[in-house]
Amino acid sequence: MRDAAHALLVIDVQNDFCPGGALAVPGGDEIVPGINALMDEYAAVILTQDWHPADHLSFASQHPGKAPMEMTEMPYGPQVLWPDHCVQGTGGAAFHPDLNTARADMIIRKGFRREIDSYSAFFENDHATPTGLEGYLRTRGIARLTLVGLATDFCVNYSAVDAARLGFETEVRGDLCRAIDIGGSLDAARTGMAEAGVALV
Ligand code: VGL
Ligand code: ZN
Repeated sequence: MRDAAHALLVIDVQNDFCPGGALAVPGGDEIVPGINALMDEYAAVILTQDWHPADHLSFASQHPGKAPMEMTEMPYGPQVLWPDHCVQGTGGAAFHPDLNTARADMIIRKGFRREIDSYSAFFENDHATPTGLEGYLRTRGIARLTLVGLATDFCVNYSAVDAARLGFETEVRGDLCRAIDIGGSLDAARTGMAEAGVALV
């Protein structure tokens, strides 16, 4: 067991990000046993869940003439357009069936506002609208975070960079993450995380 101020943050281990899902991350399901095994080492376990309305504006289907993986401009900046995924209440939005969700103290949902995507567990993509996770962690006395989950280059990356900027001592377990890797996104994520002071272990 690590110290009481160290939490495990499990990012988006959901069916749609696993093989067979709408936005499958290669090998996404491989990390589930290792994540379960890690849970016992932490005083607190927090899961995040990507949780979009069916007409979410990050979906290419909402932008006539656009295909998944193309870019668009949102009021808050460039946005990748995704296949419809993690729609609220669907099987695709459910956690991988083997993930030990019973061990979780807290589940935080994100991306539920139609107009704005939310990769980070802390702030939506405007980098201003909070999810509430920071307050939860601080009031529980959490100072250190280990991140695992999907996808390395999007939600894990954004969550880890925000965590480090907020002053949490932050590490990412690369062996327990998997990446989408479009247009060099994995290399950019690794560089950005290192620059933000995230330990990649
Ligand atoms: C994610 C793309 C869209 C992720 C979520 O969990 O990394 N990526 N929504
Ligand atoms: Zn999403």
